[in-house]
This record gives sequence, C-alpha cells and structure tokens, in this order.
Amino acid sequence: MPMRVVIEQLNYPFTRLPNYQIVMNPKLAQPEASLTSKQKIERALDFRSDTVTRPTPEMRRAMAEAEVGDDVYGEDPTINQLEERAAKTFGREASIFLPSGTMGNQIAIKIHTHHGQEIICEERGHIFNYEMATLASFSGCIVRPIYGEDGMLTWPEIKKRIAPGIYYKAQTGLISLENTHNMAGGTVYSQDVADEICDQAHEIGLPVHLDGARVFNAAVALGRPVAQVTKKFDSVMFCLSKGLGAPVGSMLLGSKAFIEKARIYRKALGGGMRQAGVLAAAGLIALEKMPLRLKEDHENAQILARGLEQIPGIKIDPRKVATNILVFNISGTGMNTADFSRKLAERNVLAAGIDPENMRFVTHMDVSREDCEVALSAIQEICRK
Ligand code: TLP
Repeated sequence: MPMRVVIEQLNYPFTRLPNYQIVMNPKLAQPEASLTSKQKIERALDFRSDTVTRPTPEMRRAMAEAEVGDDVYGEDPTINQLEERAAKTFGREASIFLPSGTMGNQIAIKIHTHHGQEIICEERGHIFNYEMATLASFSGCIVRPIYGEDGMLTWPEIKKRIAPGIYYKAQTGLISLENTHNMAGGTVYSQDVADEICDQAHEIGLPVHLDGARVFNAAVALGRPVAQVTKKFDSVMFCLSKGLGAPVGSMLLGSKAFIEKARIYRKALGGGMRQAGVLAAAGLIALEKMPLRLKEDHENAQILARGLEQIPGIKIDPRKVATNILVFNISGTGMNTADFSRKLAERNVLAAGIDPENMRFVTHMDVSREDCEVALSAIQEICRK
C-alpha cells in the first residue's frame, strides 16, 4: 500500500476531504519528511486528541498482574470488578465493558429504537458524524439533526422537532445528547438544561441517551459527581480511553434489563473479549484515579485559549473553553487547516482541523503546561510567516 494511503487512513476521521488531509503522521514519516530524527518524533507534542494518551506505569503494572477469566462466560474477575465499580460510581443498576465508545453508543441506540425511527441529536454530534452511519445500518434509524449554540440543545428546540404522532411520518425514537460536546469545543450542558430535556422527554415516553465519552470532564467543569450529572438519562456511555488514559475501553450504563440486552448485542457485534481483564485492570485505575487530574487539562486548555486569543487571524473565546477541547477559527491567518497542521507538524506539534477553517486542540495527561507554551510559540511563529 502506498505510504500516503496508509497515512491518510491513520489520520481518520480528519482527512475525509482530499484538500484538507494531514499527510504527515510522524510515526510513519519518511526519512525525507521534515520530521527526520527518532528523537524528534518521540518529542512530538500531540494535541490531536486525548485518545492518544498512553497507559501510565501503574496501569501497565496492573495489566501485567491482572486476574483474568473468560468474560463471555462472565468469569473475568477484573472485568466484573470494573463493571460493578462503574455502576456504583454512576449510581446505576449495571454496566458493561466494551471495546469502544462507538460500540457503546450504537448498542444503546439499538436497544432504545426500532427500524424506521428518527433520533434527535445536535448536528455536530459524534453519533451522527463519526460513527459511519451505524445507526442507519445497524438500527435502521435516521438522524433529525438540530443546531444548538455551542453544541447545546434545549428542550424548546427539541420539542419543535419531535415528529407528530401521525402514522405516515417517521416517529422520534430517541434523543441523544453529547456531554462534553466534542466538535463544539468541549462544551458542557448546564445541569438544569440537561435535566429539563430528560424530564420532558420522559413525560412523553421518549428515552434519552448520553454520549458521555468525556462526561468526567463535564463533571469536573460543573463541580458535581458524575452520578448527579447523568442521573436522569436512560443510558450513559463513557470512555476510559480518552482523558482518563486507559489504553482501550468504554462503559455503557443503565438498568439491569438494559445491560442484559447490551451483553447480547456486544457478543453479536464481536465484542465478547474473553480474557480482557488485562484491559479492565487499566480501566479500573482510569476510573478511580484519573478523574482527579482532569482539572489540570482544563487549566492547560485555558492557557492555550488565552494565548491563541492574542494571535492575529485566530478567533477563539476563552470564556467558552470549559474543558480540555479547543476549536478555533484560523481563516484570518490566510492558511487552511491542512497548511496550518503541516506547518505545526514541522515544528513537532501535532493537531488537526475539523474542517478547512477550524482547528481542534485537545489537552490531556501527556501534554504538560510547558508543552502548551511550546505549542503556542509554534503557532505564533507560523502565523507571523
Ligand atoms: N472521538 C474521537 C474521534 O472519533 C473524533 C476524538 O478524537 O475525539 N463519542 C464522542 C463524543 C467521541 O469524541 C468519541 C471519539 C466517541 C464517542 C467514540 O469513541 P471510540 O473512539 O472509543 O469509539
């Protein structure tokens, strides 16, 4: 396979439009590419996502020592422990360990809906834009997308878009919210707005799912426990493998009956992972210890936001940066995001565009405050040229 193709595939999902591809993945950079030395590659400051975090030494030790069994038989003690702890942390009856957040969202959608229904979500939502239309192919649904300021939906806006109960119209089967909202810049639902959506939806018999890939970031920003932030949702998915630093894994939470169904669909999708206690061992540390340090990522995002605000041609409002994700407009710099990313990569800073005009930076445990300052200097430099 030609190198360019390999690189483009690895950069998914930020490379869909041929003109905006980030063609340099430093891990695979060819000798003539501008990132030449191994040391330089290893020092790359990677702001592309919090998915790039590597397991901590403590996680690696726990993984090596994990007690395991066959999870398809329900016999992996470490997975069982993780599922119990997650359910307890969120005040739920049950939870299930899954290989990915995508699988968690899609299983929840499958359980809540019927073929031929509509799902209401914000138009930049992950389930709509980055899950390969699985809600259509697997659950037979379509999305009724709604624009929300900063990615946030409100009950009055949702209410207008719920299908009337007429037999010849597709019926609304589910509302799905995303908290924090990734592509809107890590924004956070206020507790009241999210609670109102759930209460009103329940009044008319509609379930509400939470794509809480980064719900611990939301909880830290709100200063509330995750159990409270997520209490009114019918189902909740959260990821262990983003800001919490585990190498693999997400959890789906809900009632006992809901999780029993989820177990069937996980197996049907090929997600019965046997001795995956080696992964759950890292997940337990992610769940118990890592939320405590997310505040640091939010502070670093603020440092970046305040620095970016000062750079001519860049548009960002630091007051809107509530967690660890920054989305900022670079159209005033005269560069598109492919050029911007390439020039940054030449300076050892990795980040990606979400479209031709908007860059995304994500802070996480593998980038320090100093790294953010170095990244800011690199951005200042490329914007001067
Ligand atoms: N997000 C990834 C990319 O897919 C965009 C990232 O780098 O941020 N929900 C939300 C809100 C997410 O941000 C993601 C991943 C998922 C679900 C899916 O999780 P995984 O990657 O575990 O399937």
